[in-house]
Amino acid sequence: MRTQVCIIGAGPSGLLLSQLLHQAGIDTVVLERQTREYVLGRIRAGVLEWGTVELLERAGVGARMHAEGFVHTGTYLSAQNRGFRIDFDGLIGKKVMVYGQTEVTRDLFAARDAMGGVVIHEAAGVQPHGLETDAPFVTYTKDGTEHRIDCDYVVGCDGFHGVSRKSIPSSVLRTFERVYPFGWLGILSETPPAHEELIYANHERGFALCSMRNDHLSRYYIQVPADEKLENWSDNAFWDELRRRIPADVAETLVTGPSIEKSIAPLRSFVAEPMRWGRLFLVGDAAHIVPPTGAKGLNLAMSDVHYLHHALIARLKDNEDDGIERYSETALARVWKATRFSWWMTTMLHRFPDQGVFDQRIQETELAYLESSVAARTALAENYVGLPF
Ligand code: RFL
Ligand code: PHB
Repeated sequence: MRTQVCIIGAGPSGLLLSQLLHQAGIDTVVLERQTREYVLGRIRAGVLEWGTVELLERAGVGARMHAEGFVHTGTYLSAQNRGFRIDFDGLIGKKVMVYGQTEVTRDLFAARDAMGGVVIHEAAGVQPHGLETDAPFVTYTKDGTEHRIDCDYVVGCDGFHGVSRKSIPSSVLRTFERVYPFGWLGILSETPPAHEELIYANHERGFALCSMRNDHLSRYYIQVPADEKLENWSDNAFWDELRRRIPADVAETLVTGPSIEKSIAPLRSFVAEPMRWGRLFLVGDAAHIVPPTGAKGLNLAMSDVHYLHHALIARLKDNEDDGIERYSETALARVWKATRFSWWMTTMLHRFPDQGVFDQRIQETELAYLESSVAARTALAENYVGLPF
């Protein structure tokens, strides 16, 4: 088989890139290791920057998002059970969309199907070859048969554990990493959200987050030690701990119920440089991971797609190389800013194992400064709603 762009991974970044390239008349094939049901079973990000919203609109997948998503014009921070608001709209005239990654992915699959896009599921042993030549190709096995796709470019949208980044020689690849000594225990429950906006809570017992998917589906997280076992947390134990960490008035009215999903996610910051090697481009989690505290992971994947789809269209339609030559540098500049913001939010809001009374006071003062300073709140708002593409 031959295609112009072979995309590895059918997460949100692979599907969106394929959709935007197809709209421009460029042929793609998407290779995905998992089944579609598995991909759609993953519960991940919940907040879309407005730049992401506009990109999804342009890709023709905005209708359900606008009908079912919630526009939020602010968010709450909380320190020791008392919350205060960051008013995005009042501070910088911007907003975000609360619409789950699972739904974004579902909409993108539907759009790919409607356009006759090729997404090959259960592709095993995917391996790119000849990335330094003018004739790269990708091999994989499906139903016991080996296949080969010849292409002009290969794009790695295959997440942190994918094969693409590993194809770049170690003499070329530089990685930067911080692993945090805690994770997030998250639950999804068919209960009304605790509050109309998100609440990010700092507490001496650890961080907590109240989020949502819709009017009757809530998403909550609490910080747990990095080596915590899921089986240690009954639903009741989770609700009790969440109540202790969030604003007192919200805890009082919190509606609880059985969890329909429960999982622990580790927290890490990771950046790989460069994001291009020969005819291979890295996009999204394949190149970088941020802790979820700033709600940046999915949004960064989308901004990478923004830069790369323009660059590939310029190259394949107009023979213009500038965009692909500059892709890595352009994408990384924005990646590092989001990496900084996510690290800062994480550091400000979590309890570290070796944290002493001095560090606790510094965190409380950082939050008090945010509450009292328009300048500080504006800087947070500007980063949270998303820096321009
Ligand atoms: P994805 O979504 O990981 O998709 C990658 C796809 O590639 C496939 N794949 C392969 N296919 C073929 N061959 C191989 N060798 C392959 N290896 C992997 C995978 O099956 C998958 O379908 O990456 P993408 O598209 O870059 O999207 C990035 C986002 O998914 C990610 O940034 C966010 O979900 C991160 N993230 C969160 N971000 C937030 O903003 N808020 C959150 O609450 C949040 N929670 C999370 C998260 C990431 C998690 N991970 C990665 C474990 C919770 C979790 C548990
Ligand atoms: C979520 O709803 O899953 C969510 C929201 C905001 C975050 C992280 C996760 O910062």
